[in-house]
Amino acid sequence: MVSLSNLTPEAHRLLSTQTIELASWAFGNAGTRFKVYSTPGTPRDPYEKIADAAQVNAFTGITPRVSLHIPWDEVDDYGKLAQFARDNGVVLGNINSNVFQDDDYKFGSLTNSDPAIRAKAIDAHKHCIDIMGATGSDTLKIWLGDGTNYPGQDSISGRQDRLADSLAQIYAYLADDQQLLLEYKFFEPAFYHTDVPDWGTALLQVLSLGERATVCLDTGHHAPGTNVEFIVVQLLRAGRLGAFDFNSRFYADDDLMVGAADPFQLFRILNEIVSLDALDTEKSGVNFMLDQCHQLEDKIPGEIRSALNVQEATAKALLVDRDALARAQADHDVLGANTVLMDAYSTDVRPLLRELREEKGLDPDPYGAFLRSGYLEKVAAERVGGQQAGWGA
Ligand code: PSV
Ligand code: MN
Ligand code: MN
Repeated sequence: MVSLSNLTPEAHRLLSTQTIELASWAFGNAGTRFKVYSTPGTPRDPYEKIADAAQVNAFTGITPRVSLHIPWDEVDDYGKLAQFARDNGVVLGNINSNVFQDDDYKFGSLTNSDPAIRAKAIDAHKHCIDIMGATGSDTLKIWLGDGTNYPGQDSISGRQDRLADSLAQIYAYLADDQQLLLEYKFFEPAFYHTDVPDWGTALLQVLSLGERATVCLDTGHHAPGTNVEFIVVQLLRAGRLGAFDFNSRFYADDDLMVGAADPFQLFRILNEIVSLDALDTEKSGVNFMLDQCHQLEDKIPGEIRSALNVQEATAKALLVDRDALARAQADHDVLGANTVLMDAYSTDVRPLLRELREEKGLDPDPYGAFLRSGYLEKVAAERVGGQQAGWGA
């Protein structure tokens, strides 16, 4: 049985200090365009979303930050919200801009050919940056729904020019210790072309902005069959992998729990992260985040399960015998090299992780401990009329 002693001291340190950022919207009700289901005790406001996110951290010990989405999480006093988060043992993380749910943005936001609408979209981002000042968040995360549905509908190149100019204005508004993440997605809501569809476009745009602009890789935002770990390597080599939005997909942007659809892909991604020494966020600048919706399952247990899935894949990646792998690769020993990886992937790391949690004074079974805590029953009784995440209205 594998134990903590099977890890090198550095691997032990990396696993023990790993953090994953949660998204506030994971705690709201979610669904599809067909139906949004509710779960009892769903948060009614950003404070309750943060309180729920804090539960995930209290039991897993690895999710100390919560991202907000503006205007989904708009409040009067962001200093108060940040203090509330701290009082609950977490801090506010990225601020996500939302310029995809306003009629004005029907034909684009940062790419819109109407100067007034484009200015409104730029101002929405400046508003997010002002909020970052109040919450102490250092990262603005931008995902755009911009694109077209029909060939000829608009000039693809004109839209790229306007996008570049808008991003430059937003970047210039950031303080020196703040940064920008640009997230790509290959389609949806636009069906013909999307203005930031892939890592190449995102990389070109951030490269022209400056050093504090990087790319966010959402695992669900690729065509089926895409080799996502290859993209991870490309962005790391360029020094522009800023963050992950982790989730699972069977078909499109399903936003299911990370590690549910393809745990092997999650392992392959973390294997590249570990092999390129990018697991330590302080050093690499790579932020590991969840971007998921829990439609059928309870949200807090769903987030706990997801954080544990990332932790398990990380432990497996840290168990890869790097020397043996390097030797097999140098010898062109195809099956030998593959065996080294598969040995690590096939290892049951759960006993090791239980040990790690005990070492930190946590319950070794975060999922069971949370269910036994009575929190779900308590909020179900207290909260009536929970909010939806913003999607699937
Ligand atoms: C878009 O599909 C996305 O992945 C972006 O990160 C959004 O901000 C997020 O989903 C909202 O759920
Ligand atoms: Mn995302
Ligand atoms: Mn998405």
